[in-house]
Amino acid sequence: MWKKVFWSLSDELCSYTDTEDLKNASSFGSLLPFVQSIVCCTGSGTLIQKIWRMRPLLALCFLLFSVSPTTQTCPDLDSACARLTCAPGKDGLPGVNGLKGEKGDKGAPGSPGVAGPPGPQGEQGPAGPRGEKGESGLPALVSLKSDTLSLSGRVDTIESRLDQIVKALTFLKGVTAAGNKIYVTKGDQANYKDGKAVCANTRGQLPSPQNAQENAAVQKIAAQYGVFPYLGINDIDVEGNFRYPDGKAISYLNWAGNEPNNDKGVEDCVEMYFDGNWNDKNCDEKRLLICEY
Ligand code: MAN
Ligand code: CA
Repeated sequence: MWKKVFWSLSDELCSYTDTEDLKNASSFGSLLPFVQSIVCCTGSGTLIQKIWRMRPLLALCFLLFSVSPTTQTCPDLDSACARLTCAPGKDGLPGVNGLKGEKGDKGAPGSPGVAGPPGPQGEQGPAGPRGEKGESGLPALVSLKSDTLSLSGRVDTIESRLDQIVKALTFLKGVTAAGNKIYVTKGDQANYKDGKAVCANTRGQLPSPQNAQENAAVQKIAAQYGVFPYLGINDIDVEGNFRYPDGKAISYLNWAGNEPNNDKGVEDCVEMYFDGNWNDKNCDEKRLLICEY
């Protein structure tokens, strides 16, 4: 507690910055420089050591106090106490926050954002001005009709010539025709798989007659060579479901009696007898190779 009072006095005394204030202080104030000199003077050591070093000044101040106990000034205080300097006080507490500053300048504009999705299609614009009247289409139409007639005549000529060529071919052994189909053989024999490949390589297929005339054309070649030919019809994929080579279901059939019987369970291909009837047969057998075009 005494320490607290002591430091309180010290703080008050140290607030006298003017020597004149010290000199005009009350009788108690006259004592205060004495106290201040003890407290505030520089030097190291304990309080007792400071007092001991200040004993001349103590004597002087005690004398002044005893002579003029109330208002006596201390004439030598100017020279005695003015040299007293206080050690730097402790740092005070941080001050309160200052007033809020003025609003800053407006910032620079930010970088552009990502482009948004395209908007909906706009409405159709107004119709443009009417164009100038074109030339009469009649001459072009007349020209077109003339060209068409000319081309038609040439097509007729070609078809006639083609028909003549096919008839010429059928003059040969191994070539027959029915409707717009032509059947050709060189007399070779092959199993179903090889025969199918040979025909495909010449943009044809194994005979697949879809009517009696086409069936008769194949039958004629079989008779010429005295060998049963293979047809393209087969039920390789699904037993009993005979189809043409392109996978389409057959639209015409000419089975012999009791056929197809899938004899021994291995008959997925079809041969033609000399009478034009069909028999399902093992695909591994070799038969007359005829191609259809
Ligand atoms: C007989 C008949 C036919 C069968 C042949 C097999 O001719 O049973 O259905 O395809 O034998 O060689
Ligand atoms: Ca059979």
